[in-house]
This record gives sequence, C-alpha cells and structure tokens, in this order.
Amino acid sequence: MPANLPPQYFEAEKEYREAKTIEGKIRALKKMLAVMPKHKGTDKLQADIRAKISRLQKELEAEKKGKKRGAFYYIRKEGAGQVVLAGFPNSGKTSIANSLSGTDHPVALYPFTTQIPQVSMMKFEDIHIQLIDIPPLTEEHVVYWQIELIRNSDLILIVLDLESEEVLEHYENILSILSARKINLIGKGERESNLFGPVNKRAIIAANKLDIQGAYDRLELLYELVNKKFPVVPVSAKFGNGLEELKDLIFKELEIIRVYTKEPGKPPVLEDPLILKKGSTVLEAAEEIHKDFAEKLKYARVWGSTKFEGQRVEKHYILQDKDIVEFHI
Ligand SMILES: Nc1nc2c(ncn2[C@@H]2O[C@H](COP(=O)(O)OP(=O)(O)OP(=O)(O)O)[C@@H](O)[C@H]2O)c(=O)[nH]1
Ligand SMILES: [Mg+2]
Repeated sequence: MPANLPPQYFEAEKEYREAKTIEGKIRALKKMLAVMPKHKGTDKLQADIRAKISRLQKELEAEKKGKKRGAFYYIRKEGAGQVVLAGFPNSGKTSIANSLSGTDHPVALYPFTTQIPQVSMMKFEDIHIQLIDIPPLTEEHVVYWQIELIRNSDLILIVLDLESEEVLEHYENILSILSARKINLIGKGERESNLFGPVNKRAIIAANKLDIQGAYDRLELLYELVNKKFPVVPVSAKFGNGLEELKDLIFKELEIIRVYTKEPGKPPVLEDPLILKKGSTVLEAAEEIHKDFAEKLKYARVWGSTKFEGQRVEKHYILQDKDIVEFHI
C-alpha cells in the first residue's frame, strides 16, 4: 500500500465497498482517484482504479442494453408508496394522474394514448406518493410488463369511465384480466394472505367523468354492485371534483403511517417522516433508522397517540400516524 493516502481516500474506499449499485461503485472509485496524491508511489494504484472504472462502465452499458431489448419497465419505488392506475382505454387514467401530480402527460380522445408507463409523484400533505399510469388493459392488449408493474405495486387504482354504458362490464373485465394472471384484487375488510396461489393486491376505484350527463345513474349502479367490495370515489378529472377525497383514500389504503423523530432536549424534526406499515412498533421504527440502534433501544417517549405528551412506552408499543418518537438507548 503506497504511503501518504489521505483519510478521504479511505472514506471513499469504504463507500466503494458498501455501494450497492454499479453507479455507486463508479462514483466512489472516481472519488478515490480525485483525492489521492499523484506521484510515482501511487502510479499502480491509479492504473488499477482506472481499469476498474472502465470495467464497471462496460457492465453498466450492458445492463442498460439488456433492459431496452426486453422492453421491460421496472420502476423503482420512490416516496411513501407506489400506486398503479389501471383501466379501460379512455377512462381518464392519464387525466387523473396529471391532476393529482400536476404533470402534463398526453391525454387524448382516442384510445391507447398512453403506450409506456408514466411515472409521477403526488404530494399528499407532507409526503409524496408515486403514481404509475400505464397503457389500458383490455383482453386483446395486455403485455407482461403491465402485469409485472401491477404485481410489484402497493395499491391498484382502477379507473372506470362513467361515460360508458358498459362501465360494469369494464369493471368485471379488469378483474378477470388480472385474475387470469394470478392477481386477486382485494378490497374492503379483506386481509392479504400469504397462502400459495394468486398474489393479493389491494384495490380502490375512481369512477371518472362525473361531469358527463347520465354519470350519476351509472354511479348508482357502481355504488350498488361494486362499493361493497371496493371503495368507490366519484371524480371528475376535468373539473377537479373528488380529487381530494381520492388522495385521502389512496393514503388510507396504502396502510402506512408517518412517524417523526426527535432527540432528547431538541425539537422534533417535522419533515421527511419515517414511513412504516400500519401496526409498526417503536422497535420497528428504530430498525428503520439502523439495526444497531434498534438493538440498543431501551425505551421511547411518544407524543401523539399516547395518553400523556412524551409518555414513556416500551419497545412493542404500536405507533399511530403522525406520532413523534424520542428513542432512548
Ligand atoms: N368530460 C370529461 N372528460 C374527461 C375526464 N377525464 C378525462 N376525460 C377525457 O377522456 C379522454 C381520455 O382521457 P385520458 O386521460 O387520455 O384517458 P386514458 O385512460 O389515459 O386513455 P388511454 O391512455 O388511451 O388508456 C380525453 O379526451 C379526456 O379529455 C373527465 O373527468 N370528464
Ligand atoms: Mg392514458
């Protein structure tokens, strides 16, 4: 090992070892190069690092090409949850996603306007929820990556078109398209089970185009026949009706909670909350921060769901949305 390597070099080297992606490794190697003194003693090390960078860059290109060839769309989860919008052509999926996220993805009168997944982020109070608008689902037109996106998501938002006389048939078709591909939609009061067989996916329904004449009659029908199984929210993407209710429902059905943390003697950090599954404990919140930290945890104080402000609770105390936690180790 050549002498005189600065501490920044070892930090970057650690970053390299711990990097989980090829991009991360390349970034760390470049940092190592940048901070090391350039002299005879480091010539060999510099050459080794450059060779490693170029090898990794080739790997990265190969990976990108592979993805393109298969026309496979995998969308990395970002934000507090991932929601896929699914429905028949022209039902208004893109219009709804645009209205919820403030995006401007193409919307048109003709079917199959959306051909590739469109990702956007919907702001909900102090968090962001990821929306994926996909091409329409019809018996004739289902591609495997649409199904994969649905399978990988946290929640399905089925968009139904109140302008169509066949709205009920559309609903039944969507369910059967998915169940034929081993995706079982679950709704009110149903729990996800881990049994073998179809995957269970929670679903909610947006009944769109409420502004169209006759929409209320068809909405009645949905309330009568569908609302028992899935929550139905009437909306008009065009005029904005029902969008706030839809946002609330999306958050509720994601079944997550926000938890803020504070250090003893300091005010709580009221931004960028921890996102946890509903029913999570103080210990699980600590694990989200760091495994070692969770192991050392003795107790916590909680503001919000407890009877008293700053009440002392044990590790297995179940947290609620918007609780503030002060960990004691
Ligand atoms: N009246 C009315 N029209 C709407 C509403 N939402 C969408 N539309 C219209 O319905 C048509 C289809 O809207 P899109 O948002 O492109 O529908 P989509 O489901 O994304 O369509 P595909 O991508 O082809 O599957 C467009 O002409 C929209 O302007 C609504 O709430 N009211
Ligand atoms: Mg669309």
